[in-house]
Amino acid sequence: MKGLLVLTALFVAVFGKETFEGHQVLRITAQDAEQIALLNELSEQQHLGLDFWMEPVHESLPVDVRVPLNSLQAVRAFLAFNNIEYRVMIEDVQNLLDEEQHQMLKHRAVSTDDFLFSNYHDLSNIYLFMNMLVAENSDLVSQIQIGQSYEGRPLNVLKFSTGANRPGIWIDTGIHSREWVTQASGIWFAKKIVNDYSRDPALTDILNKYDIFLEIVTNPDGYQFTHSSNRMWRKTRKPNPGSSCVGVDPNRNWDAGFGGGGSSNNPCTETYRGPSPHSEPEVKAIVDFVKSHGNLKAFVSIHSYSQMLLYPYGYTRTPAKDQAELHELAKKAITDLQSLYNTSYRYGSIISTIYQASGGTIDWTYEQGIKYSYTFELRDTGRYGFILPANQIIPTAEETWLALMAIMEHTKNNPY
Ligand code: BHK
Ligand code: ZN
Repeated sequence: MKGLLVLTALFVAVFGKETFEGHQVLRITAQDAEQIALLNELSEQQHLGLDFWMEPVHESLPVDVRVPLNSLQAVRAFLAFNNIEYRVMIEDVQNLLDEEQHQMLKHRAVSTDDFLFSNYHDLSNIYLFMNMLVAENSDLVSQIQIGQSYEGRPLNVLKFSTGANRPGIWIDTGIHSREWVTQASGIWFAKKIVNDYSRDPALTDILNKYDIFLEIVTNPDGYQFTHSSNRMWRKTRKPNPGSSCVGVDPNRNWDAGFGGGGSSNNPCTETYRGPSPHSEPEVKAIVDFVKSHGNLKAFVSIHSYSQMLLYPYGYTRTPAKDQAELHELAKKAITDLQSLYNTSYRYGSIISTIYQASGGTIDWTYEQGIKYSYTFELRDTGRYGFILPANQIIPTAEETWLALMAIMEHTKNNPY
């Protein structure tokens, strides 16, 4: 079996894209702690090649897992034997990916007005979009390169600014590369900002006092890899010495509770924390930027999926000292979000709403003194998971924008 996995990896490396024919995504509902423990044992069976989209942590949350065709029989038997309930969420992952590919046009826009916001785009198209946006709006938008990815790609951040020496608001999307609706939403936000400045009084007021920094492709090597080789890639692409497994989870690599619960020291897992804090250049670049800027007042890191708005902490149960205010603001933000398409969100601290996760982005930014530190988990709740159909990009971005506006307005109205 191990030999087969190595052969498969070799085949993919030489001939191209990993396929997911017959892979299913199962939604498992554990009834008690004992069943959670059984699912954790299952997840340690590396030869099964399971990909947990939502990890087994507590019986209150469903567990979503992608099961390769070859492991389906064994997994179904295991679940049945232990009386663990489940249903099939995605019958055949490859069918969804084929549809997704079909929707990805090869169209190259000549201006941002003619860019297709309702489609997914590859890395070169996104870089092209950013360049066009800057060229078309050079009085408002510039591009700063905060570093380089492991494979040498530029880490570009769009800066929206109407004056010097302003405090800043940070937004990033795509730190986990397979969460495609986040990068697509980031593109839409960028266009929304240039459209609304001087038209929407609320955004205009924000931009007259704050700069907005937007990193759309926060993990470019991973994003490229999701297009060229493996649509389900989450981590960075740096090799791990002594292991054949590649990459680090960039949402476990930050120096806040680094190495604690809800992160792994095994390079072959999706939550591998890396050898040391900020070992990943994609993370280190943001760390350096945050420190050298020194005056960020809000920091929003955007993931998908599961429809949640979260604030610190992830590594500890000790409440953040601003918990009451963060909670109220989250409630306002998701109320605004829901007003558009009735999408419902849960909200709360990371550890009490999803699970313990150590070394996460916003725990670090919060401990740097950035009070308004939030993470979104965008659509959906699991029908499509990471393979959200392109016709949901614009509605997702539109509703999320309302929540972002709530956070930015509150930041503006509550200087600290
Ligand atoms: C969000 C913020 C901080 C720590 C964890 C999370 C949940 C996130 C993760 O890193 O495990 C879930 C995820 O990627 C899907 O977006
Ligand atoms: Zn994520």
